[in-house]
Amino acid sequence: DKLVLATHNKGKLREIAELVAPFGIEVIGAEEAGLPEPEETGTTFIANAELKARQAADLSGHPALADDSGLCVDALGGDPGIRSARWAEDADGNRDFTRAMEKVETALQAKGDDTPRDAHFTCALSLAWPDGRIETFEGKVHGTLTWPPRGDKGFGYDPIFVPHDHDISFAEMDPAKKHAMSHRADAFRQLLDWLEAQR
Ligand code: ITT
Repeated sequence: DKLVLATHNKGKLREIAELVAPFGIEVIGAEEAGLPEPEETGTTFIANAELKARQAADLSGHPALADDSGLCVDALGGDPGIRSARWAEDADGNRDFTRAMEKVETALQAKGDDTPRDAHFTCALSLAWPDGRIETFEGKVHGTLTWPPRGDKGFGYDPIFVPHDHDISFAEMDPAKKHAMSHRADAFRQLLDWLEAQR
């Protein structure tokens, strides 16, 4: 059976496709499958991942994998969190990540130069089947924020995030290296362990 990757975010789609690639499963993106972008009404990463996976499985008739993720900044009480995608839209509703990064930086500076710059990414991955089954896993990666942005790989907030025990940002890393330690890879590993235990 085909696996629907229930995301409209190109950066995510690429990363999830790369994580799934070694398993030789035929995948199809949400846009390719003609799926609408659901309204993310949940108040947690897990609730939103489940809502997206459920809708995609129901509408497509195929198993669907959805990802809800975001950047949680300690000094901002966990913001932008589940609102990461729309955190810094311009007047036209476009996402402007440079603006988002500047917002993070401005907020941190307002709290004082010695504010710890700790942050983490969270990723909830949800796998739903058309018959109603659903399994969800949550992964995290801790790090610190850096400014100005560095690197042009990855997507989203990657240029300002340096994972703990490293000195380059996610956007400066080869994809394989990010996949070895990211929040998405962490959730994906838990999903694989669960699938393995089902056999
Ligand atoms: P879908 O719901 O269609 O999957 P979206 O972009 O709306 O796409 P989210 O609501 O989960 O998805 O928003 C996640 C945002 O968090 C994403 O747009 C990025 O800005 C950020 N983000 C998530 N994972 C990231 C990563 O690995 N690196 C950098 N930024 C990331």
